[in-house]
Amino acid sequence: MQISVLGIPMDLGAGRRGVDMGPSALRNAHLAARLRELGHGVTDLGDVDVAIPETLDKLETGGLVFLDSILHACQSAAERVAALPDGVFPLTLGGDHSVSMGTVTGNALRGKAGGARMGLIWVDAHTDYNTPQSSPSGNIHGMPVAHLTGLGDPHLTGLGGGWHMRPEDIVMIGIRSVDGRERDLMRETGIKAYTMKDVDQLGMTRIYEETLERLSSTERLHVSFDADALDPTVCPGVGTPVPGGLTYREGHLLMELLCESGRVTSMDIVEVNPILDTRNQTAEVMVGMAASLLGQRIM
Ligand code: DIR
Ligand code: MN
Ligand code: MN
Ligand code: MN
Repeated sequence: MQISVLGIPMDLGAGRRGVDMGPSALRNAHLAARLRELGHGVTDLGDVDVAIPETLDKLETGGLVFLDSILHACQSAAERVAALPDGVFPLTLGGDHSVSMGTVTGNALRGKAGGARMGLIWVDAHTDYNTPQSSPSGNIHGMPVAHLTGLGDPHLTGLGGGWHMRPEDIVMIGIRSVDGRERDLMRETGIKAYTMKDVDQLGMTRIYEETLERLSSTERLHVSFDADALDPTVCPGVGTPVPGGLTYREGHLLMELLCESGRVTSMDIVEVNPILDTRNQTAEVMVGMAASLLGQRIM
C-alpha cells in the first residue's frame, strides 16, 4: 500500500503547549522506516502551515481562542487530504485533536464530491463532544466530534461544505472523562461510546466485533487515535492524562483486529506531547499502534 504522511503541528486547540511538536516526535520515532519494513511505500508530504501562537491575538472570532487559525489549519489539512489519489492511505499526525475536524472531513470528501458515508472510530479518553456553549475549558480540542456532526460554531461546522458525520456512524473507545453538559449532548446523539467499564467488562475483541457490525453500512473507516486513550503509564506524554486507560496490548489488539477487517482507509495520531513525555516513549508507542493497524504482526 502507498501511505502518505501529513503533519499538522498545531497546539492552538489545547490548554497546554507542546503537541505542535507531535509530528516531529513521531517522525523521530522512525515512523516511515517502521511502515516501510511492512512493505508499504511511504511518502512524507511534510507539514500543513500552522500559525505560531505567540504571533496571534488570543481572542479571535466569537470569543473562541485561536478560532481563525485553527479553522485555517483544518481547512488546509482537509484540502491536502482530499486531494490525495484513491488507494493512498493518509496517515495524519497531530497536533491537538482539533486537527481531526480537518482530517476527517478531508478523508470523507476524498474521491467523492459531497462526501462519502464514512465510519469514524474515535479512540480517546474523552468524548470530545463539547460545543463552545457546553465547554468548561473553551479549548477547541475538546470539541471536534460535535463540530463534525454539525453542532457548535458555524465556522467550524462549515468545514466540509454541507458534509457532516452521521452520529450513528461514530464509535468511541476508551472513554473515561466526560464533562457534565457534554454528557447531556452525548446522550442526545446516536454516538456509541465504549467506556473503560465496557472495555473491562466486554473485552476489546467483543467491542471490535460490535463496532464493525455497527459501522457495516459505511463505505470505509477512519481511525482517530488520541494518545491519551492509552493509560498514562503507557503514554505519559499527553496534555490531559486520565488514569485507568487502555493497556498497551488492548491498543495493539484493537489495531490488529481493525487491520484484519480490511476496512480502514485512513488514520490520525494526535495529542502526542514531547514536552511532557519520557524519552519519546509516547511517540514510540503510537508509531507501534500505526504499525499494527498497517499490518505488523507478532508472528
Ligand atoms: C475537556 C478535555 N473535556 C475539554 N478534553 C480533552 O476541555 O473539553 N480532549 N482533553 O482530548
Ligand atoms: Mn481527543
Ligand atoms: Mn483525549
Ligand atoms: Mn461540518
